[in-house]
Amino acid sequence: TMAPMRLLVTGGAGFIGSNFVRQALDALDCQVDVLDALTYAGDRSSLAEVEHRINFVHGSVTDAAIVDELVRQADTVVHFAAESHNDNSVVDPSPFVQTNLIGTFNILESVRRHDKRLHHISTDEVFGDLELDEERRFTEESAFDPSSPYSSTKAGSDLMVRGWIRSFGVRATISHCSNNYGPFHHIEKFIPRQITNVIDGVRPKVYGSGQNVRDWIHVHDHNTAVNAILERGRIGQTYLIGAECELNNIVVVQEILRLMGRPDDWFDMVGDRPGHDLRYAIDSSKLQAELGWKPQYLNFRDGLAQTIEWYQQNESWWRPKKEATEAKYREMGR
Ligand code: NAD
Ligand code: TDX
Repeated sequence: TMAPMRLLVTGGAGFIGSNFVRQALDALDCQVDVLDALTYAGDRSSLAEVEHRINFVHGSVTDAAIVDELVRQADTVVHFAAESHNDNSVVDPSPFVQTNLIGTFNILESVRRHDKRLHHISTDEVFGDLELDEERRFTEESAFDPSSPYSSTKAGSDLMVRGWIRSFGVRATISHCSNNYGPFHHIEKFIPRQITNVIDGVRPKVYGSGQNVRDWIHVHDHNTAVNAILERGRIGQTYLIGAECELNNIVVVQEILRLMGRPDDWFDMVGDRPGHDLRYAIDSSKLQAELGWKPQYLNFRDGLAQTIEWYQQNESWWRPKKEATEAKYREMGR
């Protein structure tokens, strides 16, 4: 029998990474190392359930020596670590350049040096935005056209991965997923910010016109797609991940209000995000046809109800972050 695969997961104390680690330990025969800098967005308690089954390393992907030592020991690297919030990126782009660009460069140089398999996690935001009435959705062929320091540094990291595949034969795959929701999502993000506001008796805050559309996917489905790519994905390929759930922000807020027993109009319109992308939409036919992946969460309202329940039952996880998060938004005027 083969030895279990040794996985290095960067950003494993974040939202998607921590959900991935739990799922990977269930789904794959693997041993897991997590490298996470525990920035404001990282929380070791998100891994409490699996703490005894992983090797947690507190360190940064910007530290080439730590990265190299961990990559050397691994078989496969799944690279989630990033600065992930658009609103922060327009206040101070600097950590986005460091983590998303320099951090990914360090990962690439190490997987090249030690000939290790890499899966690079990216976002649909690198393709820019769509008009509301446009038929076109994003595909693997869509051109990069990022709007923010967040999405442009993610696009830069993706382009490096492509260059390292072509020039050095690095064994990498890339995925671009749409907006995730689910448990352990940082409360700076739209859905958990509004759920925790309503719990606190505060009206949700919708940016600009509220007509902006996001294509929602449950974090569990994002991670089953990542597992499928790790197991069956073709080296060098890019896969788009999405679950065909386009909704505008007002519709999402009204679903939250209905599920939490508040009137439909119990929210405030606030100022807009600079450069705010209008619409994202993913065509995931390649992933579905090639790898046979399908989302399991087919009903957004059910997934949302489950997520609301998680925030109601896990106040000790998010409460310590609430005051500082809202203080940042007060500075931004939103
Ligand atoms: P997150 O902000 O919740 O988590 C990021 C994690 O990375 C945190 O644990 C943080 O401590 C860690 N980190 C940050 N800088 C680091 C550094 N220099 N070294 C090591 N660790 C560092 O983000 P998320 O929503 O879980 O996103 C994870 C990945 O998925 C990102 O690459 C993001 O671009 C991508 N993505 C996110 C979404 C989404 O909807 N959230 C959608 C598509 C793609
Ligand atoms: O209070 C809010 N009010 C509001 O209307 C917040 C925080 C957001 N919004 C809007 C902005 C967006 O149109 O809601 C939408 C979603 O906002 P975010 O949760 O900040 O996500 P978004 O900017 O779409 O980016 C997310 O999806 C793609 C993740 O944060 C990224 O990491 C991922 O790449």
